[in-house]
Amino acid sequence: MMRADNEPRRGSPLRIDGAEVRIVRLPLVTPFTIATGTMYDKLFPLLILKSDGLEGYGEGVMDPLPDYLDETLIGSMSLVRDVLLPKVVGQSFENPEDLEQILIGWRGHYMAKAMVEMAFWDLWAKSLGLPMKTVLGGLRQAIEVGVSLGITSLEETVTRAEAHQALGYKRIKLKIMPGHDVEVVKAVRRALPDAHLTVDANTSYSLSDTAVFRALDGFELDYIEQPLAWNDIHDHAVLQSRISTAICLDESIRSAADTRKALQTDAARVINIKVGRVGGYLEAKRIHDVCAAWDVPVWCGGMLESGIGRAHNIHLSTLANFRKPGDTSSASRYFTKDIVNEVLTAEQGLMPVPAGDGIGVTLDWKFLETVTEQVESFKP
Ligand code: OSB
Ligand code: MG
Repeated sequence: MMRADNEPRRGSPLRIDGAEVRIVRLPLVTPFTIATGTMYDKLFPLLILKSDGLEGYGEGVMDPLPDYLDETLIGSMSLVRDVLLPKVVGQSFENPEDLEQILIGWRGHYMAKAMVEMAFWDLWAKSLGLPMKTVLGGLRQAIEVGVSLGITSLEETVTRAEAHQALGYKRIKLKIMPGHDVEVVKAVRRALPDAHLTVDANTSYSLSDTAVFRALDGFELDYIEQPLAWNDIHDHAVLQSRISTAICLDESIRSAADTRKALQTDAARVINIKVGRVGGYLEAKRIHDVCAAWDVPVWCGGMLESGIGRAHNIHLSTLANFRKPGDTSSASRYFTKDIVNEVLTAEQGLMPVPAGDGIGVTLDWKFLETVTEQVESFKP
């Protein structure tokens, strides 16, 4: 019988016969500052799901404290350890849709659910002998990427923007916050008159700052990312009606339903998709599809991921409606050494899609041991 392409694939069910969670700490090459705070190292959970000699990998993007969004490492880990993994390990699932049934019942905890779902997708793709991009429905060999520049001095920001433009990155995103906005954009625009420039405010403004955004309208930014509160789509619609530059939502979009509301009210004209923020690939694909139906472009955001999360982001970005450069730049910009063997490097703003089954990257176990702070194993 023919299988319609949008139907879940049916195969022999995958039995999850074990899992391991590692808490990993990687030092950052340079501190990364955004409106909500500064990161000095990247602390994250790595989930390994096992089935019949295969391993699937997922990386959690929750921060130790609820600064980017409301989820925390400790809160997430308690759900993963006590609730999610006990329902996964020892069970069998035919496909991601099957696994999603045991995740969707719980409110929030998008990043925790995404980590489990992503590891399962990787495992499932490997069991089918297919690259992750193929099971997702993507076609590209390489994806277009830009960089996200943290908040530093005005001079340093201009220098970094010029250096990344010279490397061929397809877009330069400047982090802004009140008191560090129009002057920085003006200086970078003066230095790089033709660059594809955007800004990301990480929720640090309110409608009373409309004058700042009207001033930013003068610099040909492609979009302004998440200017207002993380849980407020409505005020973004009001701001969008007052300015000409497109608004791109990041923090405010947790689901396809949020996306539909944002597009219906013209609160955003571009959407940033992060699998972790929206609870997994299935929801990320639904958001991608809602945007495609509205002819709204999406791009893949980042959370300073290690090679595991980075590889996932690259595969997701092969889907057709990822029409703007993503944030998945070279891993070496953040880490001197990565936990994967494959070096993920962009050349001239193009990041190749790792070849092989699943996400196509393998763990450097020896190095991983040295940066693991905690390991927990789960058996049926
Ligand atoms: O808003 O996109 C964001 C990093 C941490 C938290 C939020 C954000 C970011 C980035 C970094 O912009 C993107 C990257 O991974 O390079
Ligand atoms: Mg952002």
